[in-house]
Amino acid sequence: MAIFLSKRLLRFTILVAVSLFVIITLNSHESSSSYVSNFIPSFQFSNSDWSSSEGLSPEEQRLNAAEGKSDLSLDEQAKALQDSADPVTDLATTDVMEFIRPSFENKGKRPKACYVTLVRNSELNSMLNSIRKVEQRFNKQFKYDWIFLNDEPFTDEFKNAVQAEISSTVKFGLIPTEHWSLPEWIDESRATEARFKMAHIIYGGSESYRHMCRFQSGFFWRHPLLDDYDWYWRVEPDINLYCDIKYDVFQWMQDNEKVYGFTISIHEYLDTIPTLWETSMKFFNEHSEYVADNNLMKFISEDNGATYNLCHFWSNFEIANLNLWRSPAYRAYFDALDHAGGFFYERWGDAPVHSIAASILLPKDRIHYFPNIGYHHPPYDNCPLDNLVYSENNCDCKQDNDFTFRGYSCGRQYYAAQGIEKPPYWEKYSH
Ligand SMILES: Nc1nc2c(ncn2[C@@H]2O[C@H](COP(=O)(O)OP(=O)(O)O)[C@@H](O)[C@H]2O)c(=O)[nH]1
Ligand SMILES: [Mg+2]
Repeated sequence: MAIFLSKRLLRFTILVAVSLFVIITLNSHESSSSYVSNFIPSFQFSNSDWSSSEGLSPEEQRLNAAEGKSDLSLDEQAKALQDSADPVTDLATTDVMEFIRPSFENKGKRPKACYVTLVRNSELNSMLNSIRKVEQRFNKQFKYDWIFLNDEPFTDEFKNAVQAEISSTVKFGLIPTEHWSLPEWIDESRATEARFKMAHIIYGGSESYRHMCRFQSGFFWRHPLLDDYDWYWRVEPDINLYCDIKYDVFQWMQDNEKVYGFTISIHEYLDTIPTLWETSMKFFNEHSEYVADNNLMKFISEDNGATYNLCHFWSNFEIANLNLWRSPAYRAYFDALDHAGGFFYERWGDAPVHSIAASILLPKDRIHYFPNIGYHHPPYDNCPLDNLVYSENNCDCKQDNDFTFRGYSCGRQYYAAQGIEKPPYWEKYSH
């Protein structure tokens, strides 16, 4: 009897244990999946949308029609687009550097890097100017892939002309509509009214400029053509490179474990971003787990975060690690900004968005200023002030035009925030 009872007791105990195990497993699965979903970008394509090339959705047909001659077939683009919806392996990683660090394991080897250019067909000639300079000063030696993105299909004229000037692999991609349109939570009439009211501000009346800024903030790095890379160099039409770049800048970034590199910094127009700072601070206060120790907050705020000093890295030039933007932290930050609506109700630029994120999410020694890269984007110059650098690299800019230490620049704030000495001759070039 005692044995019989204890057997029943044993069976009962096992049953309870198994039930408890099942309940706990289900619960933890549920909570982890809802946690994960917080970090999955507002990506519109479900896996099934892309599972085969038959029965193409309008979006797929659009991609297909436009990019028939692309280096990636539609299937490849579709698969990559599907993968790029969530290339994140560890969605719970709050430390951005943990997320980026695998890129540095490639140390000593050729980085997975590309140029990335968002451009319109109508900007062909301006684009060719930029390409010739990049080729002449850097790419003829280093031969990195070049990716062109557009919200409209590239014309054959554009593709042929560009390809003829580039000595390395060129890829053309079309931006999915979802990455270049008003998200469903945006009030269209409020957005229209904002454009009307801001018409007197630079690009204030433009809707396409707003799509561009939102795309550069939250989507270029999700394009499937970028999936093969860890590093990018953003190149715009009508830029100039004033000096030879005789070393591999991507390799330098990788081997020195840098994450974000810039040439020019500048103040933003306050009227374009009235609520960007408070929206950002609300996010980072609620998510202090993302805030890096020893970050570069001093570059963007001189009162410990109370107000924004408007400083930002001018994002028309960026040499950076894509995994910064792919990280759960940045995705969550972008998502919060996107839902706040300021890309459309104000005119938030991708430059302050990238800069605020990089300055807060990264330890400051991961951010790098390139004083030796002679660069021009209208109307400002970064011209090497060090005479040896200037002559050794055959620079053809005017040092007097260097913007770094001028009043409207943020070079001084940058040196102060990094705690590094300005070059001895800086004052000579500050007026
Ligand atoms: N495809 C496409 N590219 C755009 C559009 N608007 C701007 N861009 C690109 O986005 C980048 C920034 O635009 P730009 O006019 O140079 O702005 P700015 O540098 O702030 O004066 C450039 O590479 C442009 O070619 C657009 O409507 N479509
Ligand atoms: Mg530009």
